[in-house]
Amino acid sequence: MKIQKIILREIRMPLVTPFETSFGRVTDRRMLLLEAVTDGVSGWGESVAGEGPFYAPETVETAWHILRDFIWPILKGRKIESAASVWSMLEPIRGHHMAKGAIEAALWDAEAKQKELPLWKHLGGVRKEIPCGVSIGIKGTLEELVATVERELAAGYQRIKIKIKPGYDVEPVERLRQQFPRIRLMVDANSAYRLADWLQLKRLEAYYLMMIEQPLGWDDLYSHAELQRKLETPVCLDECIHTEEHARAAIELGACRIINMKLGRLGGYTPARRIHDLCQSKQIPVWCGGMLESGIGRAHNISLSTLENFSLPGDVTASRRYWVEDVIQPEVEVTPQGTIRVPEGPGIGYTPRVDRIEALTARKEVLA
Ligand code: OSB
Ligand code: MG
Repeated sequence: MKIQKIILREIRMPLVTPFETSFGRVTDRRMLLLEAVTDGVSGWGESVAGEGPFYAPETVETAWHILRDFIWPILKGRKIESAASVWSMLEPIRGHHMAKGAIEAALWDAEAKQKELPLWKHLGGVRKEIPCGVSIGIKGTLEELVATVERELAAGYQRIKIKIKPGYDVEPVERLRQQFPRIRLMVDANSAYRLADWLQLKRLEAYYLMMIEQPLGWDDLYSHAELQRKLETPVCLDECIHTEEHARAAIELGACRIINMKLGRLGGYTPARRIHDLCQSKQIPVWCGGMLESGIGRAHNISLSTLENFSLPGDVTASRRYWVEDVIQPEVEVTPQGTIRVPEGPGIGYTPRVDRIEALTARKEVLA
């Protein structure tokens, strides 16, 4: 395949409700969308980098810079063997997985469309329906939290994850357990604790959590291994896992028993599939995380979630939970059973609404 051009667009959309984590609050989402035109077929990707470097080191600006000034010069005019070979072509660039993930995923979409195959089948996925959970941000009051959980359970979602931080942890979890004794419940701290806080994290063990996600430092495997030895509840790593080597180290060290997978954090489908296979061989279940994506990133998350070892509900949810109007047709919908039916159309299986995307575009650059 040959890439004629790539089009970078930055769009901005307000969230239906602000999303608060231990590292900040998002009300408007800036997103970098990437369209790769290959042999006349457009593939689409999304960089999940945020406005600031608070979840991970990358930002919308760094992703744009790396794509334009380093990734495009490598790919420009080259014949590309297959989407699976793009990751190794980008190897000279260290890190910047959210930039790489955008183009890599777009080329997988384009390749699947050229083969007239759904992307999930092209990737070797096995699931026709994926199980869904929700991630609920930090709320101003426990009443608001309970009302939100009630609404999400009524919509069918199969598990509830709440964001926690020091000063907002045992209380909301205790309250939810009183109200909903039998639901599948977990927490995500986004690196807000230190190992010295382990006794506070231990208190969460009274509430039968499925897992505790990323409690400690964003790049600190060793402390997570120490923490996991002190806890019965599985630790799930998100921020810490950015490469196959980190995944292997985390598993061998006993730093986690579950891994959250994100295409942007890992750099695309090729590294994600390798990590998926490694986890499967080590009996470490994985699930697909979310980054408040537009429909483009959401569609990719659905394709990724069809791989066999994605055995736990992910943070992949309906478009309407985040957007008044999404940028794809149809929008992502969730069944009353809390699942998403995987689309059968070619590529990502949802059609980007280019006119709507253009109307939302704050900045655009064509690289040819
Ligand atoms: O840690 O999983 C996370 C959103 C932004 C940054 C990090 C995370 C999240 C979420 C939201 O939890 C998941 C979603 O998109 O629904
Ligand atoms: Mg997380």
